Amino acid sequence: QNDEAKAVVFSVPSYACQRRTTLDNHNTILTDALSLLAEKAELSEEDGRGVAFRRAAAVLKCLPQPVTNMMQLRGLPCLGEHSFRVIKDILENGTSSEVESTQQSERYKALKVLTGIFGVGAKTADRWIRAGIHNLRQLQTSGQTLNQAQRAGLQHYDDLNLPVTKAEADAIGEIVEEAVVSVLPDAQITLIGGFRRGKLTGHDVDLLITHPDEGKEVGLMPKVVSWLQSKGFLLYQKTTINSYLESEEGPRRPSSNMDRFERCFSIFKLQKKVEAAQPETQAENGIQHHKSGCRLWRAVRVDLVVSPISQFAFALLGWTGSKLFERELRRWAGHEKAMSLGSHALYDNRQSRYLRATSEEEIFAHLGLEYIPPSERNA
Ligand code: DCP
Ligand code: MG
Repeated sequence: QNDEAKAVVFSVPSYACQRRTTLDNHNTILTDALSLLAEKAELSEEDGRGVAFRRAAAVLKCLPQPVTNMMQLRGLPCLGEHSFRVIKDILENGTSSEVESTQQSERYKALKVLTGIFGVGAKTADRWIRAGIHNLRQLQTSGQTLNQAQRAGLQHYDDLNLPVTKAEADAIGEIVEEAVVSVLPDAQITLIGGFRRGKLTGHDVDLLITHPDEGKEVGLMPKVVSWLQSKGFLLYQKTTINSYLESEEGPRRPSSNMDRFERCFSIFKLQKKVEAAQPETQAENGIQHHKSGCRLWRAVRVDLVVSPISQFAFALLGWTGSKLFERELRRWAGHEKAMSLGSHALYDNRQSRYLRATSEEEIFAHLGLEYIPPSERNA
């Protein structure tokens, strides 16, 4: 028998928001390779190419078993010529030469190190590399001026590049809950982002805050931030104010749908859980460094968002991710339904009106999509 006859041929719908993608990925070798190439493209500001690789990786993430034969990929959506070449290389040789050469390239390594600093994007990193800066030591001695976020990012570099665990996310959630409830008793907080999708680790903690009475949430963020600051929980914070206004003409095409809420980008100082078996650790309460050099706290990136209850379902859907799932939902809405979906609202261009929703299920229904729970949005 030939391989072609034996091979399972997969079939998947073309938008990631039409598919169920759990964390149980049977093709991590292939998806890691394609994700790395997506990242390389994003770091080089080739966004179109980046999305193409993200879409290709997402298709492989939802397959029920490992790909063993190129024939199995016939008829799959989103796999371009370039992705095919990478997959073929891995299936035949065990590795992708393009991935290997990328990982070894000085430019890619420098981009990774520099954009690993909180507050540093691809543009800044590229400017620094052109000035001969390839690592943190060179940056520190270069005399480049850093903004406040970047200074904090550099100061807490190691901590912020260490994955955040679910337990740490829950601990942060409890602190924020205490802050929120102490300034507005009936306010509610929800863990969003990757942790809501069931991930065990993340690069940050994302929390959404609302209040059951519309309007009560106004001005909440500065109060929460002051409370956290007064208790010494914040190493850095930058708060931005909600500038979203619903207009009769429909949403004013937000270039980014992420920047219109009351939002706080912060770095938390999280006390580490003290083990009972380390008595000398407890004696040093309040002092940053343990005798043996082991710190009593770590820095964690935390994003806080406040949403009015009328927009809560949209904020919840828009902030649960994954990033590709969100992008695909918006593409589906625009291309297939003539609707504009954002983290605040859903606008029907044909009916020239907003479609209300109080749950994520209702939003999927408005979009004519089967409901996909958060744990299956890991595209
Ligand atoms: N988000 C988005 N577009 C952005 C930023 C964020 O759609 N430009 C949404 C989708 C994300 C969520 O907000 O899931 C949180 O953003 P994160 O960057 O924190 O992404 P995750 O939480 O999914 O990943 P991680 O586990 O690395 O934190
Ligand atoms: Mg996150």
